[in-house]
Parts: sequence; C-alpha cells; structure tokens
Amino acid sequence: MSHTNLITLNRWLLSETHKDLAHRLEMANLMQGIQLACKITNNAIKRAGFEQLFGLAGITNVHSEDVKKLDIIANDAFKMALKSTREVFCMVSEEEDSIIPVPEGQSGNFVITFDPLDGSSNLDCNVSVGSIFGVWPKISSDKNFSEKDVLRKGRDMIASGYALYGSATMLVLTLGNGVFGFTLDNTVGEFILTHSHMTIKHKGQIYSINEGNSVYWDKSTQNYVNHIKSNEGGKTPYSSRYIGSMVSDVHRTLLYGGIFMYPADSKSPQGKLRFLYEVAPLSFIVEQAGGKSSDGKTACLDLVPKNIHQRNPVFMGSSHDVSLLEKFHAEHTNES
Ligand code: P6P
Repeated sequence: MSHTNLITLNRWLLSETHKDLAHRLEMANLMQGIQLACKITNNAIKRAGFEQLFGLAGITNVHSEDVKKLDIIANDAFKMALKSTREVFCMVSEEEDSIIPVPEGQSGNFVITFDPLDGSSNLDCNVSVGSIFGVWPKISSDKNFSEKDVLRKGRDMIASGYALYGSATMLVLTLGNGVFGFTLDNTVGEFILTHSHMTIKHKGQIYSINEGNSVYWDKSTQNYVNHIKSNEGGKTPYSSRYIGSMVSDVHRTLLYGGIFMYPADSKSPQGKLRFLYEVAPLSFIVEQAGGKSSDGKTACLDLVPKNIHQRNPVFMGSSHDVSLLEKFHAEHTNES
C-alpha cells in the first residue's frame, strides 16, 4: 500500500467532504467511540484463543441465547467507548433487556443502537463475525429519554455501519452520502480508507438463505427460491452462499451482488433478525449503496418498531433481485 496518501477514518471524518454535514464535529467524535469499540472487540477476538475467551459465559441474554464471553467484552467495550464520547443520549444493545442510560453530565444528542458481536455462535469455529450500529438524532428535549427516542423509523437514521472481523478487519459506514469502507492497518492501529463510494450491482447471481428452514417457508419464498435455482429458459441458476453471520453475508452481497434473505416462516413468524440493531442499520447501508431492503412488501427503512427487540423479515441486496422477490410476495398474497 502506498503510504503517500493514507486517509485515516479520523482524517476522512474531519475532511472537506463533510463540511456541510449537520453535527459534523459531534458525529466525528461519536465515530471515534465506535472505532475504539471495534478495535477493542477486534483485539479480544484475535486473542481469544490464547486467553480462553472462547466459550460460554454461563448466562443467557434477553433472547434466551447463550451469551459468549466475547459478547460481554464487546458489549462492555461499546457502552464504555460510546459513553466516553459524551455524544450519546441513550443506547439500545442486543445484549441488554432495556434502554441503556448515560450518566448525568455525559449526555449528548445521539441515540445509538448496536449489536456488539453479531454471529457470535460462529466464533469457536473461527468464522467471521461483526458489530453493527445505527445512529439517530434524539427527540426528547429534556435530559430524560423515552421510548419515542428509540422506537424510530429506519429512515430517520443519520448514520449506520458495521465492523467485519474477518481475514481483514473492516469498518463499513454511511453518513447518508454514500458507503465507505475502512480497513484496519494493525501496524499503525488506524482504519484506512480502502473502499470509496461502495455500490452494489443492479442484479446479482448469488442467493443467501438458510435452506435448512425451507420446510417452514411460505409459498412466496418457496416459489422465489425455486425460480432463481432453476435453469428454465436456459438461464443460469444462482449460486448459494450462506455463512450464518449476517454481517459476513451482507458484506459479500454488497461486494458481489445478489440477495440476502431471512424471511418470516412458520417457525419464526416475525423472522429472526432484529430491526433496530441488525435490519435497519444494514438496510441503510444497502440503500445508500444503490440496493434495496424490504420485508417482502415494504422498504425496511419505512418501518417503525413496536419494541426495542422487535424482529422482522428481511430481503436485502441488488435492487433487481429484491424487486423480483417482492413480485413473488405480491402474487402469493393475491393468490391467498
Ligand atoms: P440461522 C447470528 O446468530 C444471527 O443473528 C445472524 O448473524 C445470522 O444472519 C442469523 O442469526 C443466522 O441464523 O437461523 O440461519 O442460524
């Protein structure tokens, strides 16, 4: 890599690119907290094998899922790093039952939702995992937050992104003006701009869904998946890729095109993925990259959650592929 024009995340945030960004300095400061949390989490993951951090913590979270030691480390890192920016009004974490307050005198203007370590069930076998975050401006005018600050329409987000702890550690984010990817250079401990204005193909050739759930799918999902797997009319069947770690599957979809799906089915009537800290932040990224993200009928960013851990179906990726999925859903809805 040429070291003549290193654009670090910090330089990028404070560059002329963002001279018109609302709350520019506060956002740049907030992103310092996000990247610090990602660096701490990245370090813990890379050292897990040496420090017996793999394995279970012996407790379960609000979703009755076994909590991994690294889940706790990542969750604590995000809470500490974000509070210390003094830019946060309140937070929602996948690991916590209720809204997380910020100590008196440390309160700021942003509401942050995050999944500190998504896909952690894959950690022990060294599959890539990630962190996901979304940022909304607070609504309450006084110092006490309420549910109206966090039960927000996805489209009200002002920033979102994810860290992917894979063969390289990347931070992919949007501030509402395109998608940018930063790769962690461990030699200097900085996230370096490596992917400017990331865009997704209009049409892909890869579908990503857990086919182990196919017996539970509704007719529209069955019909759509059968259609893209077929070679009728001489068309090339889509390839199947499914990692089971949302950040990895969505990142691949962003770079290679295609569609990632976690539908509602008879086993998970609302789907599995949570709106505030998985679906909405990644939907913002995909839309900013020129793709689509839908619950099968409505754009995910146009949804408003009823509770902080609400789940919803999600189909995201190349706009052609998601639009075709929505067509199958409409046809099935008309049939039934
Ligand atoms: P399944 C990981 O546990 C996760 O929350 C997402 O990262 C991932 O997309 C999904 O669940 C995988 O779920 O049911 O296919 O194992």
